[in-house]
Amino acid sequence: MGLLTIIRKNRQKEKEMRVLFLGLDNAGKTTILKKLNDEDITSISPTLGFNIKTFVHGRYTLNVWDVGGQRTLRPYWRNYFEQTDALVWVVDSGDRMRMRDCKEELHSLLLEDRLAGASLLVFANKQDILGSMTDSEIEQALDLPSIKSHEWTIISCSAVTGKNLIEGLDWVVNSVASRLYYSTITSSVPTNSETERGVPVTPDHGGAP
Ligand code: G3D
Repeated sequence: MGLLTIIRKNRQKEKEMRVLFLGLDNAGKTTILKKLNDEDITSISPTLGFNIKTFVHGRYTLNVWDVGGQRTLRPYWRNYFEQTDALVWVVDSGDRMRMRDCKEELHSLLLEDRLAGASLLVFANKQDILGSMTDSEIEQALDLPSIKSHEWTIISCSAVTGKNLIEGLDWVVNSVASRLYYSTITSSVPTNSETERGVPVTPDHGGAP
C-alpha cells in the first residue's frame, strides 16, 4: 500500500477538515460563524487573536479557524496555514474603498506553499446592505478569474439574514471531500460542538499552535 493511500485512508477515518476563515477586519468572519452556530450576533467584538469552532456538517467535522484581520495581525496569518483544506475569504461587499487592499491580501495568500491545494470560497458578505457590490462585481474587483492554482467559487451571503451561509459550507465540504475522500454530500444543517479562543502565536514562532 503506497504512502498516499495510507494518508487518504487515515483522513477517511477521521473525516475532518481544517477550514481557515480570513479576510480584512470588519468583513464579518466572526458574525458568519456565530450565525452558523445559532449564537447571538447582536454583540460582536473584534477578533484580537483567533477563535476555533467545530461544526459537524453532514458526515464531516469542520475545524474552523477565525483569525483576526486587522493590518497589524495579518503577519500572524501564516502561522495558521498548516494543513488547511479550505480557505474562506470573507469580503465586506459594502467596503468599496478597501477592495484593492482586499484583492492584494488575497492574491498574496494564494502564493503561500502551505495553502497550495486548498479550496477557496469567497464569501461576498453583507449583501443585506443597500448598494453593496454584487458577487460578479466582486469577482472582477478581486480578479478571481485569474486564479488557476486553487479551486474557487464566490457566493454572496449575509451573516445577518443567514442567506447562503449553509450553501457556502456545502460548497467547501463538497470541494474538499471530492479531493480528499472522493465523495460529496448534498446539503445538511451544521451542528456546533465546541468553541475555543486564543491569542495569536508570534510570527517568529512558526506553525499552527
Ligand atoms: P470580522 O470578524 O471579519 O472582523 P465581525 O467582522 O464579524 O466582527 O463584523 C464586523 C461588523 O460587521 C459588525 O458590526 C457586524 O455586526 C457587521 N456585520 C457582519 N456581517 C454582516 C452582514 O452580513 N450584514 C450587515 N449589515 N452587517 C454585518 P459592528 O457594528 O458590531 O462593528
